[in-house]
Amino acid sequence: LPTATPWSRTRLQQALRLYLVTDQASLLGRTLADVVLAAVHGGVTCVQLREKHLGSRDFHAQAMALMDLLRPLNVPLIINDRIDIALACGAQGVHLGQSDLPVQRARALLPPEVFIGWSVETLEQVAHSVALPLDYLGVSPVYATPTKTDTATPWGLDGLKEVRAATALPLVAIGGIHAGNAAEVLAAGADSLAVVSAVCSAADPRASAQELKRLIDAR
Ligand code: TZP
Ligand code: MG
Repeated sequence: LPTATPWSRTRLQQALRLYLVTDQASLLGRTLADVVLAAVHGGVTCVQLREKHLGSRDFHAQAMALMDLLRPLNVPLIINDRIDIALACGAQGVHLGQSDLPVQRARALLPPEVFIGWSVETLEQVAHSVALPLDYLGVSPVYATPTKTDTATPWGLDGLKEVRAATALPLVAIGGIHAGNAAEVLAAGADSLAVVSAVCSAADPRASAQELKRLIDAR
């Protein structure tokens, strides 16, 4: 197995600032590599490969290609759902949802340096998360979004504030975030902004990432 690039936990947490989540359907016909590269040049600090429709072979090939792209740029790769793909490509992190493998099982399977993030949709899940070996929470979704319509009820800014008050874990806000609402999401307690369409579907992904990064850095 390829060994994961040895990123410390501290360095990984620092990389949770502008978090790009990939989605083939949002690329407007451009290649994933082109959009990811532009996004990183604009200031994206970590990338999650999220491929709901690929078989294992193609998912693995995409993951290996992104590892090769991101390694020289010092940007960590997080794999959505698939522990096996993360292990096989030496990714720096895994992102799990409520219907994925239990966090404890994932933790037992992954090398200790591999990051685990978990999507939370209710305050009960947030309360439960304190007992779990997690590195960050995905607050999902903050706003309703056309990118993912089968979500739980959006947290909204008040919900995000409640999550902030309930945990010290880094919070990655996702769902409907763009430059026009980024400041209020950060003010409500998000440590990191995760976006799909604001960057993947932007006319200029690099410029869009730059604008979001500027707002994060200005906080
Ligand atoms: N999980 C919750 S909302 C979402 C995911 C993957 C999609 C976010 O997409 P966008 O385009 O940034 O609203
Ligand atoms: Mg999932």
